Amino acid sequence: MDQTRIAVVTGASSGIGAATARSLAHEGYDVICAARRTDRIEALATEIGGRAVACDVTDPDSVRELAAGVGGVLHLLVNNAGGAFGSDPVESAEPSDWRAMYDVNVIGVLQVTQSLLPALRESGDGVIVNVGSTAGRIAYEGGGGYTAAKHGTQVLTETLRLELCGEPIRVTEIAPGMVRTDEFSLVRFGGDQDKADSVYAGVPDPLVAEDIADAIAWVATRPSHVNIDELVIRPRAQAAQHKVHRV
Ligand code: 8X3
Repeated sequence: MDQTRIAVVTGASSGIGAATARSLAHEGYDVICAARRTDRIEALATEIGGRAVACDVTDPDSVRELAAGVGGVLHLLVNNAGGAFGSDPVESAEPSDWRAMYDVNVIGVLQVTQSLLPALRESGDGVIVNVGSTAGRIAYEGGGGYTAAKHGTQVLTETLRLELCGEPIRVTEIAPGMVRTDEFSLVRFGGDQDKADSVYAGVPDPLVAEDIADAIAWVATRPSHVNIDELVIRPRAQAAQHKVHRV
């Protein structure tokens, strides 16, 4: 790479976001690690020689501050911040959980993208990678709020690609299936470690954050004329949402 390329990764404090920041630094990017937990992103930025900017993607003021911290030119935006809250059926799910999921998985992506589009455009060769989910492809019991939100992430991504056609900005969605990270399922189940562990019980080799980071780095480093629209990535043991091999 002949000039230093700048990347922003949201949700960089753990899991896929932190792994992606490390992968991109390895590829030579100057990585801006954005997340709410400043202690974590500051440690990560020190580790990878990047920068840390505190950001809550659901807060418009915070997103404006992120854009100010980024400056006028940005080459890569990884909209990774997201998550699932709760696993209740539609009949009894908390509307506040659904709002929170729509807020972080859709509105957060919207706000960060809107704020950073001018800088991506200015680079002359921008890339946006939105981290969706296989939950944006299918419905499953107890997943209504999350699947609705991740379908939203998918549609936002597709719409943006259509709207930016003709501009020097590529738009990709990465849709991971079963990825074992420290926090995704723990957060979903309100801190219940046993429930979180049961998601992956007996599954030989679920994906890990580094697998998704690897795919994001690959997408971002294709030649400029190559747009990877979407990548659905599952572990070998998961042929479909409900088809999981357990031993
Ligand atoms: C995570 C995939 O299967 O928990 O985005 O919905 S799943």
